[in-house]
Amino acid sequence: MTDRYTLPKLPYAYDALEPWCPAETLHLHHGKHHAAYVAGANEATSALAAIEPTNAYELAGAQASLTFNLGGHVLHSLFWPTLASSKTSPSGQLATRLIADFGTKARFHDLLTAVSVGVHGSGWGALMYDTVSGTMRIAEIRDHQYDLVALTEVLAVIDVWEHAYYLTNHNDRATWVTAVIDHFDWAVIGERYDLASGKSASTE
Ligand code: MN3
Repeated sequence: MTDRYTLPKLPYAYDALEPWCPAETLHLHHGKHHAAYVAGANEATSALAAIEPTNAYELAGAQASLTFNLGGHVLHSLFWPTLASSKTSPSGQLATRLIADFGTKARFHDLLTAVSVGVHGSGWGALMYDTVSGTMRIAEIRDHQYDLVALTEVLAVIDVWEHAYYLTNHNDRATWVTAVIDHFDWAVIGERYDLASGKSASTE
């Protein structure tokens, strides 16, 4: 069977995010960890195609494996393009929405930092767009998939699994989270916001 999922190339060189995200960390994170989720999603897809429908136990296991690994693949694919070597700022409609929903840029920054640093165990901090209310919210995604609300669009995520920062920052998750937020590529997040906010009307 041809692989359904493939590892996307990074949109920059492995050393592009130094010093806050060293090339060695990025090589491992993209080439080993992200690649393992892609392989896991493909393996689970193949397993599901071969399992007898009456084998409920194996079916449930393969479904859970696909959800976990595909979740990891999708989140990493969303994560890489939102990291930039230089600092940018939100502008236009996106900046207006952020202030409307969080009050100030500092409060948004503090909330996203606190939620990301506070993730229990492994997971992700996230900036989400709630298409039902047409507003943004900060969320925690445990592992790769728990706590996700249907009809919510992911605008930006911060990987807080230890593999993302332990090599450089050891147990200091806060330093990593701050560096990621400081290097968000707001042009990419703005494109996602425009797409997500266009979906609001259909769900209200
Ligand atoms: Mn990761």
